[in-house]
Amino acid sequence: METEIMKKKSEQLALEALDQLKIELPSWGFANTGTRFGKFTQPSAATSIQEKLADAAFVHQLTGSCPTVAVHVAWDFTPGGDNAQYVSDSAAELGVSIGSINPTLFEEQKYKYGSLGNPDAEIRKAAQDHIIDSIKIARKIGSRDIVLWFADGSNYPGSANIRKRKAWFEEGLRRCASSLTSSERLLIEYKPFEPAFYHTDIADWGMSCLLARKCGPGAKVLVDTGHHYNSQNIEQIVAWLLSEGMLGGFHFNDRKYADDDLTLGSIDPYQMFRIINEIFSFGWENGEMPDIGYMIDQSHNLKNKLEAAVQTVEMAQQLWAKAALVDRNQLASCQENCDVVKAEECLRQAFFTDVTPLVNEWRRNHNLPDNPLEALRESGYLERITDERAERNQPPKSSYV
Ligand code: RM4
Ligand code: MN
Ligand code: MN
Repeated sequence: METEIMKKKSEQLALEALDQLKIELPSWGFANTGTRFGKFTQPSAATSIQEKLADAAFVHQLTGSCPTVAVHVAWDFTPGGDNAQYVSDSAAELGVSIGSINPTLFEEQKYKYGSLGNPDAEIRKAAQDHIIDSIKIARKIGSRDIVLWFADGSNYPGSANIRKRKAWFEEGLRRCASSLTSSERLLIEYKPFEPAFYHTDIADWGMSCLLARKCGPGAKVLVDTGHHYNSQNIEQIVAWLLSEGMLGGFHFNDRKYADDDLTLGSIDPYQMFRIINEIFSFGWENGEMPDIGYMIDQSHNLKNKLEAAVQTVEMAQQLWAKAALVDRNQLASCQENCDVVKAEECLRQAFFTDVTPLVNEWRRNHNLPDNPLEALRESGYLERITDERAERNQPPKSSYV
């Protein structure tokens, strides 16, 4: 009897937790993207920011967890961000809003040897100005987070002055951070390699954290789950950043080898669960969940982009519900008593619980389809966008060589 009541109580908590889960979809996840060896175009891929927003809004309608869309400045705004208000209004009409603003600091020829870490002061200044312009765009349309990812680095030993570049990053980021208001945040991503293959200027969470600290309270670290070496303990990084008050947000995706940008949980759902578990653990100990941005950063070359997005959100909802089911009191006492097996079982039991009925109950409570993927396939939306966009999605003429 008592266990029945406890079970009901934890299910109730999980349902409430699902209400809190908000995941941001990336605009670029709906467009045709590829690998360096080629692009396999999909006739239904979005070809404009309006189409990206429409797709994201439809995923939100189906899943109920994605009210915001991340944008990349160079890909989604006209130069200078003149259309930002229009883009933001279009999002609102579709029932979503613009979330994080991602300055694009890696495509233009001038960034060949870096952006904020470029030896040329003029190029460093141009990169800073682009970030500051992006902050202004964010302010204009009421976005809180500006997410910085840098491709900066070098390919050969000796070819770059690592300490000088670090100093340029400090100087540049500080200048950018000084233009933030107290309600805006700079989130600094890290990545160990690619496109740079010898050294990357912001290669790991420690480097992001040091730089963010030098920028004042508005700068935090963003953990992209694909940006780690194999077998790195990401949940420990998350736990440390939480305890330091330095975790600003996530880019969720899964990977097998490198920055593969695969669907969340497609390779290792238990790792993703362990990461979310650290967040719930922190929330339980502190009486409230940390203020973190949950964003998706994936690109799909083979899967239909909307289907992949729906799969991703479903996976996030499931893992979120599982982490909410962990018996925190029991786990704490097992840890206290060094009961290794029972402590581990606390996690395993929650992870292996079939939460489908629970998530379905949550969906029904919110008038959402029980099976969003099926609902997507039956909606006719994919056929419609294929007809509308096929003409504009011709395979690219250029090749790798
Ligand atoms: C990078 C990184 C960034 C994203 C770009 C498109 O690998 O993850 O977050 O802005 O890809
Ligand atoms: Mn990312
Ligand atoms: Mn990435």
